[in-house]
Amino acid sequence: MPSPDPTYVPTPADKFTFGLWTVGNPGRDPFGEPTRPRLDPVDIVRRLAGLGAWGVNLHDNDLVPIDATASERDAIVSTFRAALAETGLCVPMATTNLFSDPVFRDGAFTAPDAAVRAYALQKTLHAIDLGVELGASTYVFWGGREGAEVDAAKDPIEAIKRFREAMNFLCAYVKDQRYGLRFALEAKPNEPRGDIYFPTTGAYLGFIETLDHPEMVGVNPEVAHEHMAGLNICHAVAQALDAGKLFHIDLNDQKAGRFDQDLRFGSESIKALFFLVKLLEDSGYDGPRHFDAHAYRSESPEGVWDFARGNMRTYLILKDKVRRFGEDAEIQSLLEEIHTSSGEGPPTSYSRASMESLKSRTFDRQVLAAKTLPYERLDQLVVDLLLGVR
Ligand code: DIG
Ligand code: MN
Ligand code: MN
Repeated sequence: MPSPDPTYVPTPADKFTFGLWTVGNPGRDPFGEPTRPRLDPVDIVRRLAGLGAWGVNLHDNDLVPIDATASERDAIVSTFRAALAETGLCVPMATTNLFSDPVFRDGAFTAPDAAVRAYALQKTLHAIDLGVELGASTYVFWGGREGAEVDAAKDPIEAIKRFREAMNFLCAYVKDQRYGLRFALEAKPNEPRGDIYFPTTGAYLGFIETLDHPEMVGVNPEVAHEHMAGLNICHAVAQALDAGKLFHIDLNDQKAGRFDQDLRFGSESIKALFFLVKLLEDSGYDGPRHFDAHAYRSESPEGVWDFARGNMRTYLILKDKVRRFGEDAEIQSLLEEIHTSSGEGPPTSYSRASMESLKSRTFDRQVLAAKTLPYERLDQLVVDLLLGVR
């Protein structure tokens, strides 16, 4: 057995978190039954703590079965909290399963059946109580069933209104209860619905501003979901950061043009995820680094923990590459050359004087167009860096 690698070993200071449903994924998929036994949440907590994780996240029913009695619920929560206390793991984020039970087959907050919408809201009230009881400070909403296959059946504007009503009601609940909780909305373009409402992080950023309490609500971008939409995860996260709305993030990986693979972080898109880690670290993002991913269906029960280690290891390797990027004289010199201006920039704010001055300026387009842009060299240096030859 080779001695454990002393480098890139995670500690709670790295704020790595996993959902119970991630390492607990039993390997079921639309075409096959589970390939691994169900894991007890307490065992998950202990194994994650042993790997250096900081926290664990959960849907309500990852911990408490949907038909549990109140006393059964309390006993389960008590046992789970004892494991948290024993290991020091925290629960930074909680969420509601509004997608597994058949009752949500046609939506939850946006379901055509008003009684289903009422049940979804009630279930979320109880799940929020559970999350707060476990210490969560962020509450995620992923509307996996909020969508359609048959657009003839549903008014998309009505769906947006229903989702807004639910968000406004739940924000009011959190304020009424004086819970220290913020909401994070997670977008996905499709699967399991043919189309899911609010398909991208950008769509949610626009929606948040229409809420009664937008200050309480941010986003939870997921790598695989933005990639499914053919988008650049870095640019989505950058817009969330710029808006002060990056309340949480789901890290994983994804091959282009495929179903939601929730692959181990860094197993596919090394360069894209290098720039995502660079953005998170350079921006000073202080939230959880949550891996919403799962091991390959073919993986053994013990191999799941190779999967867990791999997520954190790759993040730390890429974080070290970010440091090297910043210290690389040639890379930094090329960046300085690229960002050196050929002349005075535009006015940063409007005034009659700045406008008239700009109108009166002359520009030599040939000179501006002749500036060299050494992107081939720069990108090759990044490739060298990531391949470990620099
Ligand atoms: C799937 O990407 C979703 C659900 O697993 C969960 O509601 C959310 C929290 O990370 N991600
Ligand atoms: Mn996903
Ligand atoms: Mn997710």
